Amino acid sequence: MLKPEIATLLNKQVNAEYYASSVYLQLSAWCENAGLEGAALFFRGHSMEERTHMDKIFDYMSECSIPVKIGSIEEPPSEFDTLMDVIQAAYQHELKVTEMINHLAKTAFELQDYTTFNFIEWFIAEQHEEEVLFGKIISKAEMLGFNGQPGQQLHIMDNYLRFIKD
Ligand code: OFO
Repeated sequence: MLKPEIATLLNKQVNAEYYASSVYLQLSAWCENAGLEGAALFFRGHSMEERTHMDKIFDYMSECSIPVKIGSIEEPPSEFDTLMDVIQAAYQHELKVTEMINHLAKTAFELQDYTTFNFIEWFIAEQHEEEVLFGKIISKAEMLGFNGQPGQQLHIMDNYLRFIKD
């Protein structure tokens, strides 16, 4: 049986992953609207990936006989000036999720809930991967001298995002 504090944090994380999925879907919509098909595909894929993260925690909670409560989520940000702002928003979002995952891991460890700690290790690795991914995208933009403005670099970044392995 999971301790109530852990159950609360896991449920919070289900909703955070649900929110993350909507954040990326909204970023994808912004890119579609800006004619950035590659970036739109990348963020759409990421939105679906976040949904699988939600399912993963949902399943773990169900295995532990903890009822999941899907809450209401806030509206994701939708106003951006450039693709660079969109990329930065994604990166900042991932940093916040990492904090939540670290807090969950720390709490599970302190409460000696090693089963949840072991479960959450997958998310620790995943967050590392995602921070590396967005860090790589930002480095590529810097390498190109890309500041988000229309032009050849924007076309290159759009194409880069279409094919980047996530
Ligand atoms: Fe971005 O990995 Fe889940 O939230």
